[in-house]
Order: sequence, then C-alpha cells, then structure tokens
Amino acid sequence: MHHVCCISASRSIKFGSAATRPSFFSFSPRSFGEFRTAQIRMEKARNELINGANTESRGACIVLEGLDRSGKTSQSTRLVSYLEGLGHSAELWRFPDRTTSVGQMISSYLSNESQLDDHTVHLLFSANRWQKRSLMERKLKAGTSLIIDRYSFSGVAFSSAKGLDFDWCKAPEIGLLAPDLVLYLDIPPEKAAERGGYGTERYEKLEFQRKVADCYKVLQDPSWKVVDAQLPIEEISKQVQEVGLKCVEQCLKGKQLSLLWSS
Ligand code: Z5A
Ligand code: MG
Repeated sequence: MHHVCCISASRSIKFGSAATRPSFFSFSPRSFGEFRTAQIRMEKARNELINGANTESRGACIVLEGLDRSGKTSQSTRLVSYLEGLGHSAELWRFPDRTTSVGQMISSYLSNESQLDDHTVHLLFSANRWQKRSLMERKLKAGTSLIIDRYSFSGVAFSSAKGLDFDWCKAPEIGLLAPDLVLYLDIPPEKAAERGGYGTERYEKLEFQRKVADCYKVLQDPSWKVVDAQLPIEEISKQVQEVGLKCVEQCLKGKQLSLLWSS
C-alpha cells in the first residue's frame, strides 16, 4: 500500500531547492501550503512509527450533489483550491465524465442529439462510474482526495424521477466506492431556475427538477451534510471547507474505505 508520505502531493516540496524551500521569513500562502504538506508528511511518518506500516491513511472521497444550478461546480472547484492551499493533494472529478467513450454517448443524449431508452441511459451513467472505479481507488489509496461533482445519487435521483424503479436504479451502483461525505446543496427548484435560467439540456425543466428533489430526499443517509445553497457563495464555501477538511483529516488518520449500498 502507498502512503501519503511516499507519494507526491499536488505540490510536493523539493527540499534541495532554495526556490521552493519553505521560509519562515516569507510566509506567502504558497509557502504556507508547502509547509503544511511537510507537516502532513511528518504526521503520516509518525503514525507509521506508532502503528506500523499498515496504517490505512488515504485521501477522502467527497461528493457534491444537488439540483441543476445549485452551485456544485462552483463549490467543488473552491474546495479543491482550499485543500490544495493547505498542502493536501486533491483533484476535481465530475460525472458524467464526458471524456470517455461511454461519456460521449451520455453527452449526446443529454444534449438531445441522440435518443436512448431510459433504462439504457441509466446503465450508461453507471458504466461511466465503473470505468473510473479502479483509478478512483488507486488515487484515494495514494493519498489524493477526490472532490466529485455528482455521483451515484444523481444517477438514482434522475432515473427514478423518470419513473424507473428505485431499487432497480440503485442496483448497478452497488460495489462502487462509497463517498466519505456527501455535500447536498439544497435549493428550491424555482430558485435554482432563476440562476441564469436553464439551458437546452434534456433535464433542465422545472417540473422535472421538482421530482428529482423529492427523489434526492429518499437517498439521504448519515454521510450527508445538507447545506443551504441559497446563502451567499462565500458563506457556503466556509461551511463546505469546514466539513470537507474534517473529512480529509479523518481519512488521513486511517478511516476505512467502504462500498456503496453494500450491507
Ligand atoms: N445525470 C444523470 O441523469 N445521471 C447521473 O448518473 C449523473 C448525472 C451523474 C449533467 O449535468 C446532467 O446529467 C444532470 C444530471 C444528469 N442534469 N441535470 N439537470 P451537469 O452536471 O453537467 O450540469 P448541472 O450540474 O446539472 O448544472 P450546472 O449548471 O453545472 O449546475 P451547478 O454545477 O450545480 O452550479 P454552478 O455552475 O456552480 O452554478 C450555477 C450558476 O449559479 C452560476 O451562474 C453561479 O455563479 C451561480 N451560483 C452558484 N452558487 C450561487 C450562490 N450561492 N448564490 C447565487 N448564485 C450562485
Ligand atoms: Mg455543474
């Protein structure tokens, strides 16, 4: 198993280089980030000395969910920058991942360029996540936190809002990695629709978004933190950063990875 201390963090410190050596006399945000990286590595090394080489230190899997225009992309981008600024290794992911072959089929469906049966598209969304599952596990185990803009909860909420059976929708997601934290950006569908208006994508319709909101409610579990998405962006960021950082620290200390919807 890899540990945080032996993999390169997003901004690793080159101790031999005067240009990147943290200086206590020029305490810029960048050098603070580097200083924090070194601290994290030292904490990690100390944990290994205490617990042996088998500590399960890893990155955190944090998912942002919510209706269209609830602010997921804004907040996930900010959370990644915040964590990186503290010296943590973090990456922004999103689903659907439109760069894969399956993702391209989904993208053309969402933009109404192709038609697919509802069950088929549901399975494609799920396959799109399975395509990334092993990379996801490798990244997390190597100490990188993944901040993910939409995940399986979107899959189930959107497909069951179309009338597909709820348990049938969950089934293909079973065995994917479970997030450590789900940040649900809560906003009434009418308010979300006022934000720049909806575009031309298939699901961007108020009536449908209302049904999606109801389906999301059924999915909530203790890993969810509901955030009021009508607050100013800065205020939401503060809340997201606070719980996000706590989650990252728990995972660094060795919280076990678990599987989604597996008993
Ligand atoms: N889908 C599915 O069916 N099955 C699946 O398994 C998955 C997805 C994974 C992909 O959409 C579609 O695929 C989605 C679900 C379905 N369909 N819908 N609807 P997407 O992820 O590509 O796009 P989106 O997330 O739905 O929409 P979005 O425009 O990207 O919304 P957002 O990321 O949540 O919001 P944002 O871009 O951060 O902000 C939107 C605007 O609001 C922007 O102008 C911001 O500046 C503004 N904003 C953000 N926060 C605030 C606050 N706090 N106050 C005021 N204004 C704000
Ligand atoms: Mg978005």
